[in-house]
Amino acid sequence: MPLNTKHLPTESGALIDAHLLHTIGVDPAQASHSDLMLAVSQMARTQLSERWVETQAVERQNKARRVVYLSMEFLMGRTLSNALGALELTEEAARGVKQHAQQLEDIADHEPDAALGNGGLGRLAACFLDSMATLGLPSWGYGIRYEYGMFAQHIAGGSQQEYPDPWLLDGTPWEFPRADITYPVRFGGWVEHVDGQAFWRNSGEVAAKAYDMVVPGHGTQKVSTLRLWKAVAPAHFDLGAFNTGDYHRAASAKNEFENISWVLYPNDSTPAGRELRLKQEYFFVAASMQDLIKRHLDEHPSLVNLAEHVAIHLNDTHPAIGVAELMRILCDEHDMPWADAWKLCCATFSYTNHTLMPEALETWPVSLMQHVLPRHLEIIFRINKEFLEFAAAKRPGDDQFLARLSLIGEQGERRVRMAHLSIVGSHKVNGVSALHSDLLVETIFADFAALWPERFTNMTNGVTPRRWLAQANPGLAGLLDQTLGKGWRLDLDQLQQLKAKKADATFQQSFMAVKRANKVRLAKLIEHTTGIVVSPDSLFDVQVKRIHEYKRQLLNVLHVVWRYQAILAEPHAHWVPRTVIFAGKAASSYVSAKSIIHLIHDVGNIINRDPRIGDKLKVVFIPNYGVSVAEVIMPGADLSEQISTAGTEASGTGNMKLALNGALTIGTDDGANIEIRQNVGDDNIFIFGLKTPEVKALRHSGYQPMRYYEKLPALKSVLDAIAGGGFSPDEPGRYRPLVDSLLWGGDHYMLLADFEAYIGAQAKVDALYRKPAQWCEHAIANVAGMGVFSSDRTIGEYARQIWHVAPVSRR
Ligand code: 26V
Repeated sequence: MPLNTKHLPTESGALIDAHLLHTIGVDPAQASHSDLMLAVSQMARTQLSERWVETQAVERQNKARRVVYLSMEFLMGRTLSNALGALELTEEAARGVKQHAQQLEDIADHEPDAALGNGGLGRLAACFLDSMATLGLPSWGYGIRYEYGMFAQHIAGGSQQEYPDPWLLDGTPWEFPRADITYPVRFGGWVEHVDGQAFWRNSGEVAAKAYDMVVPGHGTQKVSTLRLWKAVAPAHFDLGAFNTGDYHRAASAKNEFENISWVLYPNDSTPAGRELRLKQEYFFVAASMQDLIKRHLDEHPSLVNLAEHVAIHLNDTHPAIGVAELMRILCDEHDMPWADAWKLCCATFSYTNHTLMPEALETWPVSLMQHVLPRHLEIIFRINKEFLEFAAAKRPGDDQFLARLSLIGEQGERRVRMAHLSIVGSHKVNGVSALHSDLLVETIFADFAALWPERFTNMTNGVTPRRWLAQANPGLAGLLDQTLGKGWRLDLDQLQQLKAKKADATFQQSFMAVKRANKVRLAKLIEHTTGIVVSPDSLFDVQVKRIHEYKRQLLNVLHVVWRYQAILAEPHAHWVPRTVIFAGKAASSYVSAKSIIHLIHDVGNIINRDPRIGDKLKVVFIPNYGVSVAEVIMPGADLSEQISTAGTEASGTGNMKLALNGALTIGTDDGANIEIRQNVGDDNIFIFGLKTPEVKALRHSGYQPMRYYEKLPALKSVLDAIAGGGFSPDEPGRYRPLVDSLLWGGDHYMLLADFEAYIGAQAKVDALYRKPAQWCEHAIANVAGMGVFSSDRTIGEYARQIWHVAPVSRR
């Protein structure tokens, strides 16, 4: 009988079976998809573990200078496929699972996402860890091991419903609990001053326990560590000490401690100054600082050279209390003189700002900080006093200047301004795109830039090509491998060479075949999650991101309704069939964002069922957007919607993922769109609408949205249809408030001012899409121009210009 090679045991097959039997505890012949996923994960985990031990040994021996990346959010997504890719085990693992008559992709789908973040800021942190590991930088990410990550989004009757995300319910194969690494974190109480020495007499305490995730580098044995902290009742808290009658009360008292790491806070339109959130921030910062100081003192006799051996980065202001915490540790616990400690502190910290929205800038009521962190408040007051003395000397008598700079806002309830603390306590402050960094020094941080111009810099965001191209788009990755070799994974600038191929008919055919297959895959996801059947031959027009008024999903809807009306008016015109695809979550308390989700569904319901429309237009909303959903959407997009009001989107990173996967961008002159345009070329992108200075000028001259309504009949007809219940016959007034906010509420994000230009740009999109070879040429030019948006480039810049860290040589 001929040997059936498909069922020959492979080395990985044997390993997987051994893990099924010994680690998972199931009969290999009976293994479910989940069992297989866990067994393959264990196979990767053993190697990650070895790499982690080796990396740590080398860094310890070299007393390496390390970067510590403090972030409340790490939106990691799934780990298995990325780990297999980094370990170069993908093919092995695929062969192994084949012996169980399974496909690796189907197995990998059983891993839940680690969704420990809200959106752009959290995903950027995850891309950065990948690049830090890949560049071999001695690096640690620190965050919170939330029991519940980003809420799961369900849609019921067109409305968003939030459900908890118990991602740890069945355990995760990817964490390494460090039972011996635990630190106390104190809260509350008061401060005593004895002989000039401060003693913090805290009233509460919780323990922080370390759980590590190993982040593998690609093309290197080096790894980075993501250390996440879980809050547990302090060791001396003993449930048994309560008598049986009080057991219930004891258990709930224990929860008082442990709730600190229970749930990720949503990125609301206006951040609520909640005590638990402040405790979360201090909790993970205090634990991380103790950990890095312990590591330093294991390698060095004292803290005087701390700044030479560690660079601490603040991912937004959420960990800014770290500045006061380091001062407290140095002065109160290590008796360092204040001035020396302050110098060291500023040399150690750096800070990235991720938003210009004034309402998103974090502040804490002084009274709350007094209650939760009394010693830190004193320290902040002293930092502020010395800072304001310094500033006063620069502009004597300018009290307004000082009031604007102060770390304490005095309008209404006194509040600590965390961005000010971050700037004052750091040696470098950066924005996340060229425009954003310019606007920072021109607007919200102008007074600080006047004091310290050299402190402000730009680090344009990037995304990891391993996850967002190699893993998400194996079809395109394979084509690139054939065409350029495999080196682009670690040197994304190599994509430039595609320019020479963009008009090559054979290459175009392969490129289009890849896109088509990705669209089929995306169409399947759409049908599976929404029940709506869409044609992969239609133009896939994609807007995926958090739902926020400034991102203007509503402007996209206005175009959809315009198109619907235009098709009905001219049914025989040559319409390019379109599928307009939305995805994204709205913060649970953000009423207008939720209303926009509902509107998208209502509009879709009418259009998708209208027999006069057929395939000419479809509108879908893919529920529960997250990293894994994005990995299917990005490769299948033709058109990338990046239509924020100019001057509002700090950078965007979805814009990069989409263009890298061959989508053309329709967008405003905002955030990183501007740099995408510079890199792919003006002819390969559809830029429209007001530019930032024009937005500003129009605002100052008295913007009147009603004028556009009166002037543009097509716009009037669209708004009338929405406001009049044309898409919500069951509740005709449902969208009156949304339309009123445009017509009567000042249209803060200037949708009406950009409407006409947007429709014009969409017409250009149609015109190009009618010529497939030309469209393809432009799409290839996009991929070719995106090399600079690798997060490896971004992290290289941080490493050289801000952190001054480099890989350590071998042992
Ligand atoms: C604010 C808050 C406030 C209350 C509690 C939780 C929370 C969480 C996050 C935020 C701010 C989010 C800022 C953010 O995600 N910014 C995005 O950062 C991306 C990476 O730099 C950038 O590409 C996006 O343009 C920017 O919106």
